Amino acid sequence: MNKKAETITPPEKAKHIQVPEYKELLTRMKRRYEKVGRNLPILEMELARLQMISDTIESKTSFVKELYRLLKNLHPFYRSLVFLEFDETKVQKYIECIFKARKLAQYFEKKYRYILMAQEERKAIKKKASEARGRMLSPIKRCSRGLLYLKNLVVYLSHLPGINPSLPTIIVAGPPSVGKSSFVASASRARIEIAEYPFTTKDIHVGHTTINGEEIQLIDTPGLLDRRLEERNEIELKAITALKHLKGIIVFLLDPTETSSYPIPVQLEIAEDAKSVTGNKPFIYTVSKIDLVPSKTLSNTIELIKAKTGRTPYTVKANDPKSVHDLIRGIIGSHVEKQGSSM
Ligand SMILES: Nc1nc2c(ncn2[C@@H]2O[C@H](COP(=O)(O)OP(=O)(O)OP(=O)(O)O)[C@@H](O)[C@H]2O)c(=O)[nH]1
Ligand SMILES: [Mg+2]
Repeated sequence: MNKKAETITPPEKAKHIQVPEYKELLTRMKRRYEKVGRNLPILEMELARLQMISDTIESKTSFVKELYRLLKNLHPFYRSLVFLEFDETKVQKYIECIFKARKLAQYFEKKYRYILMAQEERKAIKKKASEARGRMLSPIKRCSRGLLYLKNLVVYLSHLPGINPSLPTIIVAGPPSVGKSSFVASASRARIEIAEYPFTTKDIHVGHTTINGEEIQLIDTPGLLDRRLEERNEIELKAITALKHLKGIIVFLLDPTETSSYPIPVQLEIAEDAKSVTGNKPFIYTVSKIDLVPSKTLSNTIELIKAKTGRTPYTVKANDPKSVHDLIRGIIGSHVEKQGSSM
């Protein structure tokens, strides 16, 4: 895929997909129904109306081709996010329902064209036309629930963050309240919610910054709790999805303060769990909130992390743009990785 095509993200594509509800489809037909073929003889009028119904079903459900293609080619990151929220089997079933309804509408339109032409009496033409309308509409009516489900899916997809896989990326992860959102906001001035209480971030957010003339993408993730992967809730799984499926450098923040959600050894266990899904992406242990602890506590924390991981952690004041930019410059310098991807 070329670079330009890659920058058109699935959420942007989803914004152009219009999924109608069944009642909208019906309203549109009703509005046009009386006007179609009004001045024509009865047979031609009914034929024109059948054609109009078939055309409306065809045009108003043509989104299904686009949606099918979009879902089929979805990058694993977006795929995971979508199917955390929506049932994949249902989505398949609903898409099939609509494809089938489109086919049947055309089939009955053709079939009844001949049936109507074979009628001689006005009453018989009307009766057969009404039968045709029923047979053309009932398959799409049966997809009513599916149309609504897919409409919600498209809205959800269109609100996901647009991630450009061709940019160097930093994924910021860690337990709750360690300063992940502060870090991304400091680096990028993205408008991200930051608060004193944990679980503020419930979705994945993206920010951008320029370091040494190069655009860097930063991903803010929800906080990770101390529990096994299979016990994680949907919000935590969004963070896991980013760690697993996006290419980039992972900055894992740890909170050394007394008010942290967990003591450092537990935060390191969370880090190990997170690391286990990241493959061989660079994983940067970083102590945050360094302005809030005495230097002795900071050096003890650094020693503890060194002892447990064999790596010297970086340090940062996550709510200070200069400190964050210095850190990013440092890690980009030592982990220069052009992140080509299959997104
Ligand atoms: N003094 C100081 N405060 C910080 C620092 N980093 C974050 N904070 C504060 O810590 C609190 C939590 O920060 P957030 O950035 O929302 O933390 P988070 O990791 O995104 O939290 P969740 O989204 O809830 O997981 C906020 O009140 C921040 O202002 C830091 O380095 N120094
Ligand atoms: Mg946050």
